[in-house]
Amino acid sequence: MKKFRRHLITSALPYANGPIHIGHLAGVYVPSDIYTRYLRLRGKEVIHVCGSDEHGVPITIKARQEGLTPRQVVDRYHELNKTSFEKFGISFDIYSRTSNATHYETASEIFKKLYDKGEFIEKTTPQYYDEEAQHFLADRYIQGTCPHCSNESAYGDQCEKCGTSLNATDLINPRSTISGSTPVMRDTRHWFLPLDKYAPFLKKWIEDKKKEWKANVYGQCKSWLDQGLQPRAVSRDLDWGVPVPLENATGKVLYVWFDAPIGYISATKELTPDWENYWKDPGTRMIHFIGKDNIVFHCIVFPSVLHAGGSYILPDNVPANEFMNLENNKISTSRNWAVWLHEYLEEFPGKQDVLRYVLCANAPETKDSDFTWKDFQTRNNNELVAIYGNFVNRAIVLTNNYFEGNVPERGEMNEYDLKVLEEMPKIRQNLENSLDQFRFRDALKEAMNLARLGNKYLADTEPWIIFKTDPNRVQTILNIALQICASLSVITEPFLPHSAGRLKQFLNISGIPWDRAGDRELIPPRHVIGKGELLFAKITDQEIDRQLNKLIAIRKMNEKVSAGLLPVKKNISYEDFSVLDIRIGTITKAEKVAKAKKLLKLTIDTGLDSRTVVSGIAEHFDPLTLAGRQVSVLVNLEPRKIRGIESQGMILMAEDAEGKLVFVSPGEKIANGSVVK
Ligand code: B3M
Ligand code: ZN
Repeated sequence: MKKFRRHLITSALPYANGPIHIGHLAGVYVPSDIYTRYLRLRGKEVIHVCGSDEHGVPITIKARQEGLTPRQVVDRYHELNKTSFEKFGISFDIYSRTSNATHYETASEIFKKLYDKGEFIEKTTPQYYDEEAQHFLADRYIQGTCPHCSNESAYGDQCEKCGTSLNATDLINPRSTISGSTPVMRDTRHWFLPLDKYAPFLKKWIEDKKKEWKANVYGQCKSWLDQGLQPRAVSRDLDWGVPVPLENATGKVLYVWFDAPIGYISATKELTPDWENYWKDPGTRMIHFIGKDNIVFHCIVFPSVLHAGGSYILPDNVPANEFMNLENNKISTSRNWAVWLHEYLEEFPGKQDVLRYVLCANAPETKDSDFTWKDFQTRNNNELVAIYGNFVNRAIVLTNNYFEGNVPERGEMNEYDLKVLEEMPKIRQNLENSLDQFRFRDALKEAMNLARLGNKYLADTEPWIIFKTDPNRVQTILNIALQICASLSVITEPFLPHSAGRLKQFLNISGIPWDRAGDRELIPPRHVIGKGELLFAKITDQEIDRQLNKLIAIRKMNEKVSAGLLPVKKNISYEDFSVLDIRIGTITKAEKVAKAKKLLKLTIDTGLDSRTVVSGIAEHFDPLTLAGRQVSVLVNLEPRKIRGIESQGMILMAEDAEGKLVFVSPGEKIANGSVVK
């Protein structure tokens, strides 16, 4: 295999229009972090770049839906995702963003370079235009009736009901999702990347990769190439994105899939002045970690841009994963069918490694896989706790109990002892072979084989039984067990960095180089280890049931919405909304209303006054628990008499598909009277 001077690892830039979920982690970020940590531990020169993908129509649609600007949307999710990755232990060297100046500069330069070289085809094509909003319409901004299944809410690029890919002009009765009006056709000019022209180069390059690349990746590229490549537009009529750096190109921006992969280059520029070595020296090995839906952009489009740009290297491998499903259903952000990383970190504090372990052990490496909460609990309790944690805990507790934490001398060894010691370096070798081929599930199994080896060794030799009669034998057994523990603290680090760090603390060791893992003498006799704690804790049925109940409620809500039982009301203007005066208030008193089992009489400090509101929540809340709770109050609702009590306003509540009610409250304490916007 070719010797490389350095490694450049890229992870797909998540769109900054929503949180990170387990599908992203299993598909891209857990494998890329394992691989990068592994290279670092082996002493390789490596950088890992990632960041927020902040352009594209999904972001402008999200902004419109929430009455925000695209900038407000990307700022929110860039911070949330960056923080979530950090807390989860995804060790990027930089987590940048494509809305920053370095990226605008880099993307513009590359576009301009290709333009000046005459690479682009310039074409004027008819495009739907919304005369009311004075806006050309990208496909996702056009809805209409699907010609195949008559779904009236099909989009300009796809019908989500029957899955057919569409052109906007296929839609019957097309309408703009911006103004609702019927769009008209207008000519617009765009620049096209001539992928057909690069097909010969791509074919040869991909063919040379056949042996090294994963079959699912090579296969998808092959079929794209066999179908024949067409020129692809690399600009759009949008007001959010990297402006096309040409004269009279106002209102036109770079297509998000042209600029986003260039985000890897921009991030590298921000990270190191040495960026050109990473991107232009053939001594660099570049690996793209992505999900399967991004293969064409990373193996066809972006390599064509790099090839046309000249002087850039191309990816050495693109080990794309398939998809992870959740409880046998496709993960869907629009239907909230996901396990969100930021919520997991809140609900399972200190258990980052458990999720890393489960998502790696069940990674969709060659086919889609399924995450279930039961499997999450089983793998934690039966593997991490019962094998790895149990073994380490026994070795440390017995060494403290029998030898005051001193690593004992190793006396005469029997055949079993020697066999265990011989097995250790073999396990590391197998793990390395698997990681070198991006087979993360197999590599993790090898790491767990070392824990299994240790656990079985103690169970077979039973030092706690023989200590009284043969303490010397126990010295040898525990010495060997502690060598295994020390090796585990090294080889598990790429997969389970948090627990590997804790295990090193328990053993009072640091700085063991990767290549020494598996040695017989990692920690010498008389080295004093620490007391240690349990490395992993059991996950209870209650914790799992809580998660499953959350999903049941989401599924019921989705069923109600798709059955049309919770229709989204018709669009209103911002002016319509702004007549509502909603304030934050605090409930100061709550009491039942006589002969009205559903009603509570609430006294609320609204910051403006103290007022009474009658609310139909008596069957959901005990009045004795409500005083002091902050709520959202509609204060300019006409007062009305309810059961003889004048009610001056309304409390805002949220109701799920099962009729469960919760208060709409501020995320943190805020002054009464604060205005809800
Ligand atoms: N933002 C990921 C996605 O399809 C996309 C990756 C860009 S990597 C340059 O959600
Ligand atoms: Zn359809």
